[in-house]
Amino acid sequence: MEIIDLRSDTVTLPTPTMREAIYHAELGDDVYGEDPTTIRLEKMAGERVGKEAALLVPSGTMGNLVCGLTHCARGEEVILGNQSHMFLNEAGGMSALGGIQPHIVPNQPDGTMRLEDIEAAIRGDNIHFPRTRLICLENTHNRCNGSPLTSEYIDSVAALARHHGLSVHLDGARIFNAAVALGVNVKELTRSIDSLIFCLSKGLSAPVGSIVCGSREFINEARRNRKVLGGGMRQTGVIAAAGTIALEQMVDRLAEDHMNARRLAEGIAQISGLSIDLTGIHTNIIYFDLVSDRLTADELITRLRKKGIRLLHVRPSRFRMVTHHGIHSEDIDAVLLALGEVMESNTPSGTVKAAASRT
Ligand code: TLP
Repeated sequence: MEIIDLRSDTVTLPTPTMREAIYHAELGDDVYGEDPTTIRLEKMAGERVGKEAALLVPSGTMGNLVCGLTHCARGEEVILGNQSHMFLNEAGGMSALGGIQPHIVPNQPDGTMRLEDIEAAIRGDNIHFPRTRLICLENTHNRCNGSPLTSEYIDSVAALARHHGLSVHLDGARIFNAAVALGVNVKELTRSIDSLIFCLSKGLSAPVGSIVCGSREFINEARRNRKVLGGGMRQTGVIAAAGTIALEQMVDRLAEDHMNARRLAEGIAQISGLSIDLTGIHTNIIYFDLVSDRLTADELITRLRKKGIRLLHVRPSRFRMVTHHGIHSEDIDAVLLALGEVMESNTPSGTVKAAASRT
Protein backbone atom coordinates (compact mmCIF):
# COMPACT_ATOMS: atom_id res chain seq x y z
CA MET A 1 0.00 0.00 0.00
CA GLU A 2 1.26 3.46 -0.87
CA ILE A 3 1.68 5.62 2.24
CA ILE A 4 0.56 9.25 2.22
CA ASP A 5 2.55 10.73 5.06
CA LEU A 6 1.24 14.13 6.16
CA ARG A 7 2.78 14.12 9.65
CA SER A 8 5.43 16.64 8.68
CA ASP A 9 7.54 18.03 5.86
CA THR A 10 10.49 16.52 7.75
CA VAL A 11 9.60 13.17 6.13
CA THR A 12 10.67 14.39 2.68
CA LEU A 13 13.33 12.29 0.99
CA PRO A 14 16.32 13.59 -0.97
CA THR A 15 15.67 14.01 -4.69
CA PRO A 16 17.64 12.01 -7.30
CA THR A 17 19.70 15.15 -8.03
CA MET A 18 20.57 15.42 -4.35
CA ARG A 19 21.64 11.76 -4.19
CA GLU A 20 23.80 12.30 -7.24
CA ALA A 21 25.34 15.45 -5.71
CA ILE A 22 26.03 13.60 -2.45
CA TYR A 23 27.83 10.87 -4.38
CA HIS A 24 30.08 13.34 -6.20
CA ALA A 25 30.61 15.81 -3.33
CA GLU A 26 34.12 17.15 -2.84
CA LEU A 27 34.96 16.48 0.82
CA GLY A 28 37.31 17.59 3.59
CA ASP A 29 37.37 17.88 7.38
CA ASP A 30 34.96 20.67 8.28
CA VAL A 31 36.23 21.01 11.87
CA TYR A 32 39.51 22.16 10.24
CA GLY A 33 37.38 24.38 7.94
CA GLU A 34 38.46 22.26 4.97
CA ASP A 35 35.25 20.91 3.49
CA PRO A 36 34.86 22.78 0.19
CA THR A 37 31.22 21.80 -0.37
CA THR A 38 30.24 23.07 3.07
CA ILE A 39 32.19 26.30 2.61
CA ARG A 40 30.33 26.89 -0.67
CA LEU A 41 26.93 26.15 0.88
CA GLU A 42 27.55 28.43 3.86
CA LYS A 43 28.59 31.28 1.56
CA MET A 44 25.53 30.76 -0.65
CA ALA A 45 23.20 30.52 2.36
CA GLY A 46 24.48 33.72 3.98
CA GLU A 47 24.14 35.65 0.72
CA ARG A 48 20.67 34.24 0.13
CA VAL A 49 19.31 35.68 3.39
CA GLY A 50 21.47 38.83 3.34
CA LYS A 51 23.77 37.98 6.25
CA GLU A 52 27.57 38.15 6.39
CA ALA A 53 28.17 34.56 7.38
CA ALA A 54 26.51 31.18 7.91
CA LEU A 55 27.12 27.89 9.68
CA LEU A 56 25.84 24.40 8.91
CA VAL A 57 24.39 22.60 11.93
CA PRO A 58 22.84 19.12 12.17
CA SER A 59 19.33 20.28 13.09
CA GLY A 60 17.04 23.26 13.60
CA THR A 61 16.95 22.49 17.30
CA MET A 62 20.73 22.69 17.56
CA GLY A 63 20.71 25.87 15.45
CA ASN A 64 18.28 27.63 17.78
CA LEU A 65 20.25 26.45 20.81
CA VAL A 66 23.56 27.60 19.34
CA CYS A 67 22.00 31.02 18.72
CA GLY A 68 20.57 31.20 22.25
CA LEU A 69 23.99 30.34 23.71
CA THR A 70 25.70 32.88 21.45
CA HIS A 71 23.35 35.75 22.33
CA CYS A 72 22.84 35.10 26.04
CA ALA A 73 24.84 34.40 29.19
CA ARG A 74 23.60 32.25 32.08
CA GLY A 75 20.81 33.89 34.06
CA GLU A 76 19.72 36.07 31.15
CA GLU A 77 16.26 36.03 29.69
CA VAL A 78 14.75 35.41 26.26
CA ILE A 79 11.30 36.66 25.28
CA LEU A 80 9.46 34.20 23.05
CA GLY A 81 5.97 33.09 22.10
CA ASN A 82 4.02 30.64 24.26
CA GLN A 83 3.30 28.59 21.11
CA SER A 84 6.82 28.76 19.74
CA HIS A 85 8.76 25.67 18.79
CA MET A 86 11.73 26.90 20.83
CA PHE A 87 9.56 27.00 23.95
CA LEU A 88 7.41 23.92 23.37
CA ASN A 89 9.45 21.47 21.35
CA GLU A 90 13.16 21.84 21.97
CA ALA A 91 13.36 19.95 25.27
CA GLY A 92 14.11 23.13 27.23
CA GLY A 93 17.64 23.11 25.79
CA MET A 94 18.33 26.79 26.38
CA SER A 95 17.57 26.54 30.09
CA ALA A 96 18.95 23.02 30.55
CA LEU A 97 22.27 23.70 28.86
CA GLY A 98 22.58 27.49 28.82
CA GLY A 99 20.96 28.60 32.08
CA ILE A 100 18.83 30.91 29.92
CA GLN A 101 15.36 31.71 31.21
CA PRO A 102 12.37 31.79 28.83
CA HIS A 103 9.86 34.62 29.33
CA ILE A 104 6.80 33.69 27.37
CA VAL A 105 4.31 36.06 25.77
CA PRO A 106 1.04 34.92 24.13
CA ASN A 107 1.18 34.14 20.44
CA GLN A 108 -1.76 35.52 18.52
CA PRO A 109 -3.47 33.16 16.03
CA ASP A 110 -1.35 34.67 13.22
CA GLY A 111 1.90 33.78 15.00
CA THR A 112 2.71 37.33 16.09
CA MET A 113 3.19 38.54 19.66
CA ARG A 114 1.66 41.94 20.44
CA LEU A 115 4.30 44.66 20.65
CA GLU A 116 2.81 45.87 23.93
CA ASP A 117 3.08 42.33 25.37
CA ILE A 118 6.72 42.10 24.28
CA GLU A 119 7.48 45.52 25.73
CA ALA A 120 5.79 44.63 29.03
CA ALA A 121 8.00 41.53 29.25
CA ILE A 122 11.26 43.50 28.93
CA ARG A 123 12.89 43.73 32.35
CA GLY A 124 13.93 46.97 33.97
CA ASP A 125 17.33 47.52 35.54
CA ASN A 126 16.87 45.99 38.98
CA ILE A 127 19.11 43.50 40.81
CA HIS A 128 16.09 41.27 41.45
CA PHE A 129 15.45 40.69 37.76
CA PRO A 130 17.17 38.57 35.17
CA ARG A 131 18.54 40.67 32.31
CA THR A 132 16.48 40.54 29.11
CA ARG A 133 18.83 39.86 26.20
CA LEU A 134 16.91 38.48 23.24
CA ILE A 135 13.52 38.38 21.48
CA CYS A 136 12.73 35.29 19.37
CA LEU A 137 10.28 35.14 16.46
CA GLU A 138 9.17 32.11 14.41
CA ASN A 139 8.45 32.33 10.67
CA THR A 140 6.43 30.55 9.44
CA HIS A 141 4.79 29.88 12.77
CA ASN A 142 4.35 26.13 13.06
CA ARG A 143 1.69 25.99 15.81
CA CYS A 144 -0.20 29.01 14.47
CA ASN A 145 -1.32 27.41 11.19
CA GLY A 146 2.08 27.83 9.56
CA SER A 147 1.37 31.59 9.41
CA PRO A 148 3.94 33.77 7.68
CA LEU A 149 5.07 36.89 9.57
CA THR A 150 5.35 39.96 7.35
CA SER A 151 8.47 42.11 7.01
CA GLU A 152 6.55 45.08 8.47
CA TYR A 153 5.82 43.12 11.64
CA ILE A 154 9.37 41.75 11.92
CA ASP A 155 10.83 45.23 11.42
CA SER A 156 8.57 46.64 14.13
CA VAL A 157 9.74 44.01 16.63
CA ALA A 158 13.36 44.68 15.64
CA ALA A 159 12.86 48.44 16.16
CA LEU A 160 11.43 47.77 19.61
CA ALA A 161 14.36 45.47 20.40
CA ARG A 162 16.91 48.05 19.28
CA HIS A 163 15.20 50.73 21.36
CA HIS A 164 15.79 48.54 24.43
CA GLY A 165 19.29 47.36 23.44
CA LEU A 166 18.11 43.79 22.71
CA SER A 167 18.83 41.40 19.83
CA VAL A 168 16.31 39.49 17.71
CA HIS A 169 16.64 35.85 16.68
CA LEU A 170 14.39 34.28 14.08
CA ASP A 171 13.51 30.60 14.09
CA GLY A 172 13.06 30.53 10.34
CA ALA A 173 12.86 26.75 10.04
CA ARG A 174 10.37 27.41 7.19
CA ILE A 175 11.44 30.94 6.21
CA PHE A 176 11.29 30.10 2.49
CA ASN A 177 7.66 29.00 2.88
CA ALA A 178 7.01 32.46 4.33
CA ALA A 179 8.81 34.25 1.50
CA VAL A 180 6.99 32.23 -1.17
CA ALA A 181 3.57 32.69 0.49
CA LEU A 182 4.08 36.46 0.86
CA GLY A 183 5.63 36.80 -2.59
CA VAL A 184 8.69 38.64 -1.26
CA ASN A 185 12.44 38.17 -1.40
CA VAL A 186 13.49 36.31 1.73
CA LYS A 187 15.92 39.17 2.54
CA GLU A 188 12.94 41.39 3.33
CA LEU A 189 12.06 38.98 6.13
CA THR A 190 15.57 38.83 7.55
CA ARG A 191 16.90 42.38 7.02
CA SER A 192 16.23 43.66 10.53
CA ILE A 193 17.03 40.60 12.61
CA ASP A 194 20.40 39.70 14.15
CA SER A 195 20.43 35.92 13.71
CA LEU A 196 18.31 33.24 12.14
CA ILE A 197 18.17 29.56 11.44
CA PHE A 198 16.49 27.87 8.52
CA CYS A 199 16.08 24.17 7.82
CA LEU A 200 17.23 22.37 4.70
CA SER A 201 15.57 19.16 5.84
CA LYS A 202 11.91 20.16 5.83
CA GLY A 203 10.04 21.37 2.73
CA LEU A 204 13.36 21.80 0.89
CA SER A 205 13.79 18.00 1.03
CA ALA A 206 17.45 17.67 2.04
CA PRO A 207 18.01 14.67 4.30
CA VAL A 208 19.81 16.52 7.13
CA GLY A 209 20.87 19.98 8.15
CA SER A 210 19.99 23.51 9.12
CA ILE A 211 21.83 26.79 8.66
CA VAL A 212 22.58 29.50 11.24
CA CYS A 213 23.09 32.98 9.76
CA GLY A 214 24.30 36.27 11.21
CA SER A 215 27.23 38.68 11.31
CA ARG A 216 30.75 37.26 10.88
CA GLU A 217 31.48 37.90 14.53
CA PHE A 218 28.26 36.14 15.61
CA ILE A 219 28.98 33.11 13.42
CA ASN A 220 32.55 32.80 14.75
CA GLU A 221 31.15 32.55 18.25
CA ALA A 222 28.30 30.28 17.08
CA ARG A 223 30.91 27.92 15.57
CA ARG A 224 32.48 27.64 18.99
CA ASN A 225 29.10 26.92 20.62
CA ARG A 226 28.31 24.31 17.97
CA LYS A 227 31.56 22.59 19.00
CA VAL A 228 30.55 22.77 22.67
CA LEU A 229 27.35 20.91 21.78
CA GLY A 230 29.23 18.24 19.85
CA GLY A 231 27.97 19.58 16.53
CA GLY A 232 31.38 19.96 14.90
CA MET A 233 31.18 17.40 12.09
CA ARG A 234 33.82 16.12 9.70
CA GLN A 235 33.11 15.39 6.00
CA THR A 236 29.95 17.50 6.04
CA GLY A 237 30.04 17.88 2.28
CA VAL A 238 27.74 14.84 2.08
CA ILE A 239 25.12 16.96 3.87
CA ALA A 240 26.04 20.25 2.24
CA ALA A 241 25.83 18.81 -1.29
CA ALA A 242 22.15 18.01 -0.80
CA GLY A 243 21.61 21.32 1.01
CA THR A 244 22.99 23.22 -1.96
CA ILE A 245 20.48 21.54 -4.29
CA ALA A 246 17.77 22.29 -1.74
CA LEU A 247 18.50 26.01 -1.97
CA GLU A 248 19.01 26.05 -5.72
CA GLN A 249 16.10 23.90 -6.83
CA MET A 250 13.52 23.37 -4.11
CA VAL A 251 12.42 26.84 -2.98
CA ASP A 252 10.08 27.98 -5.76
CA ARG A 253 8.16 24.71 -5.79
CA LEU A 254 6.96 25.33 -2.20
CA ALA A 255 4.06 27.22 -3.84
CA GLU A 256 2.73 23.83 -4.96
CA ASP A 257 2.72 22.58 -1.33
CA HIS A 258 0.80 25.71 -0.32
CA MET A 259 -1.82 25.12 -3.03
CA ASN A 260 -2.20 21.49 -1.97
CA ALA A 261 -2.60 22.50 1.68
CA ARG A 262 -5.27 25.04 0.73
CA ARG A 263 -7.21 22.46 -1.28
CA LEU A 264 -6.90 19.93 1.52
CA ALA A 265 -8.20 22.48 4.04
CA GLU A 266 -11.10 23.49 1.82
CA GLY A 267 -12.03 19.81 1.39
CA ILE A 268 -11.89 19.20 5.14
CA ALA A 269 -14.19 22.18 5.68
CA GLN A 270 -16.85 20.26 3.69
CA ILE A 271 -16.66 17.10 5.83
CA SER A 272 -19.23 16.85 8.58
CA GLY A 273 -17.72 16.23 12.01
CA LEU A 274 -14.47 18.05 11.21
CA SER A 275 -13.84 21.72 11.85
CA ILE A 276 -11.19 23.93 10.32
CA ASP A 277 -10.54 27.67 10.26
CA LEU A 278 -9.72 28.49 6.65
CA THR A 279 -8.77 32.10 7.31
CA GLY A 280 -5.28 31.42 8.65
CA ILE A 281 -4.06 28.98 6.02
CA HIS A 282 -1.34 30.43 3.78
CA THR A 283 1.43 27.86 3.68
CA ASN A 284 1.87 24.08 3.97
CA ILE A 285 0.62 23.46 7.52
CA ILE A 286 -3.02 22.94 8.43
CA TYR A 287 -4.72 22.07 11.71
CA PHE A 288 -8.25 20.74 12.12
CA ASP A 289 -10.44 19.50 14.95
CA LEU A 290 -12.65 16.48 15.37
CA VAL A 291 -16.00 17.82 16.56
CA SER A 292 -18.10 14.69 16.26
CA ASP A 293 -18.98 12.06 18.85
CA ARG A 294 -19.22 9.42 16.14
CA LEU A 295 -15.62 8.33 16.68
CA THR A 296 -12.67 9.03 18.92
CA ALA A 297 -9.45 10.75 17.91
CA ASP A 298 -7.59 7.45 18.22
CA GLU A 299 -10.16 5.74 15.98
CA LEU A 300 -9.76 8.46 13.38
CA ILE A 301 -5.99 7.98 13.37
CA THR A 302 -6.18 4.18 13.26
CA ARG A 303 -8.72 4.11 10.43
CA LEU A 304 -6.75 6.56 8.34
CA ARG A 305 -3.58 4.59 9.03
CA LYS A 306 -5.30 1.44 7.70
CA LYS A 307 -5.91 3.39 4.51
CA GLY A 308 -2.22 4.34 4.34
CA ILE A 309 -2.67 7.93 5.59
CA ARG A 310 -0.60 9.37 8.41
CA LEU A 311 -1.24 12.61 10.26
CA LEU A 312 -0.08 14.14 13.53
CA HIS A 313 -2.24 14.12 16.65
CA VAL A 314 -1.41 17.31 18.53
CA ARG A 315 -4.11 17.76 21.16
CA PRO A 316 -7.05 15.63 22.35
CA SER A 317 -9.15 16.37 19.28
CA ARG A 318 -6.75 18.39 17.14
CA PHE A 319 -4.69 17.16 14.20
CA ARG A 320 -1.99 18.53 11.94
CA MET A 321 -1.35 17.79 8.29
CA VAL A 322 1.65 19.14 6.40
CA THR A 323 2.04 19.06 2.62
CA HIS A 324 5.45 18.63 1.02
CA HIS A 325 7.43 17.42 -1.96
CA GLY A 326 6.22 13.84 -1.49
CA ILE A 327 2.53 14.83 -1.65
CA HIS A 328 0.89 15.26 -5.03
CA SER A 329 -2.44 16.66 -6.11
CA GLU A 330 -3.91 13.11 -6.45
CA ASP A 331 -2.87 12.40 -2.85
CA ILE A 332 -5.03 15.30 -1.70
CA ASP A 333 -8.03 13.75 -3.50
CA ALA A 334 -7.25 10.38 -1.90
CA VAL A 335 -6.97 11.87 1.59
CA LEU A 336 -10.25 13.79 1.26
CA LEU A 337 -12.01 10.67 0.02
CA ALA A 338 -10.61 8.60 2.89
CA LEU A 339 -11.48 11.23 5.50
CA GLY A 340 -15.03 11.44 4.13
CA GLU A 341 -15.39 7.64 4.31
CA VAL A 342 -13.96 7.45 7.83
CA MET A 343 -16.30 10.18 9.08
CA GLU A 344 -19.35 8.69 7.34
CA SER A 345 -18.88 5.08 8.30
CA ASN A 346 -19.16 5.32 12.03
CA THR A 347 -21.70 4.47 14.63
CA PRO A 348 -21.78 6.64 17.78
CA SER A 349 -19.05 5.65 20.23
CA GLY A 350 -19.36 8.35 22.86
CA THR A 351 -17.67 11.67 23.15
CA VAL A 352 -14.21 12.42 21.82
CA LYS A 353 -11.80 10.95 24.32
CA ALA A 354 -8.78 12.83 25.54
CA ALA A 355 -5.50 11.41 24.31
CA ALA A 356 -2.03 12.45 25.29
CA SER A 357 -0.56 15.28 23.28
CA ARG A 358 2.08 13.83 20.99
CA THR A 359 4.19 16.80 20.00
N1 TLP B 1 9.40 20.82 13.87
C1 TLP B 1 8.93 19.46 13.76
C2 TLP B 1 8.50 18.91 15.12
O1 TLP B 1 9.51 19.11 16.05
C3 TLP B 1 7.25 19.50 15.64
C4 TLP B 1 7.76 19.41 12.80
O2 TLP B 1 7.44 18.29 12.39
O3 TLP B 1 7.19 20.46 12.47
N2 TLP B 1 11.64 25.25 14.43
C5 TLP B 1 10.43 24.92 13.95
C6 TLP B 1 9.45 26.01 13.69
C7 TLP B 1 10.12 23.60 13.67
O4 TLP B 1 8.91 23.30 13.21
C8 TLP B 1 11.08 22.60 13.92
C9 TLP B 1 10.76 21.14 13.68
C10 TLP B 1 12.33 22.98 14.42
C11 TLP B 1 12.58 24.33 14.68
C12 TLP B 1 13.41 21.98 14.75
O5 TLP B 1 13.99 21.42 13.64
P1 TLP B 1 14.75 20.01 13.73
O6 TLP B 1 13.68 18.96 13.67
O7 TLP B 1 15.65 20.02 12.55
O8 TLP B 1 15.50 19.98 15.01
